[in-house]
Amino acid sequence: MELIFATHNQHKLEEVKQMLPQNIQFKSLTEINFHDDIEETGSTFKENASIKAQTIFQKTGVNVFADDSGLVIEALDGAPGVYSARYAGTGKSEDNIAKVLEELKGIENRKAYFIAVFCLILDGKEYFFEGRVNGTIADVVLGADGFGYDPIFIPEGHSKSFAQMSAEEKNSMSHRGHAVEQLNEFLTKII
Ligand code: ITT
Repeated sequence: MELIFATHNQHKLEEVKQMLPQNIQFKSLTEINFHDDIEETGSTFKENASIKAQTIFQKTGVNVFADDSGLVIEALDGAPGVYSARYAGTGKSEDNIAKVLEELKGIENRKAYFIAVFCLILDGKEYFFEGRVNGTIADVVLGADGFGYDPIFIPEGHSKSFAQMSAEEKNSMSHRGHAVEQLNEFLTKII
């Protein structure tokens, strides 16, 4: 089956490549030569995942999936949420992290979760898969691996941040890991 992963984010691409089995192959937006920005105008992760997948499906007619994800912080009323990628306005992870740490300065409640919503379009029909991981926001940057907010997110039951874990360890418990597990189960049944 021909399948496209509608993301411009190379880190997402690598993580999903590592997690999906060899028999489920997909092309990236770079491989299909699609470089335009897709405007994410939705107010929920589900809406934005659908917008990304629909944009590529309408352009190509090929089956496609997209990942909309982000960090939801309780004490910040759910921010950065759907604005996670561009929270500080620069598009740089260091700036987003600095903004979160500044806003949480002196705040005791560090509870947060990562969420990933995948939208799969198969022969024109939409399917959604959602994964979450609970955790806390660290006081300082911890580790250098991973991407985005990984250096300040410590998953529940662990003492290391996602940026201090191997890719395999992060994937085994992450929001994206859980969503991809469901995507894989669904695709495996029909391939
Ligand atoms: P595409 O829309 O092209 O897929 P994007 O990076 O713009 O790429 P999103 O709109 O879904 O994707 O924004 C997700 C942001 O949430 C991402 O840029 C990170 O800042 C953060 N994020 C999501 N998953 C993460 C993870 O596993 N680790 C750290 N940060 C993550």
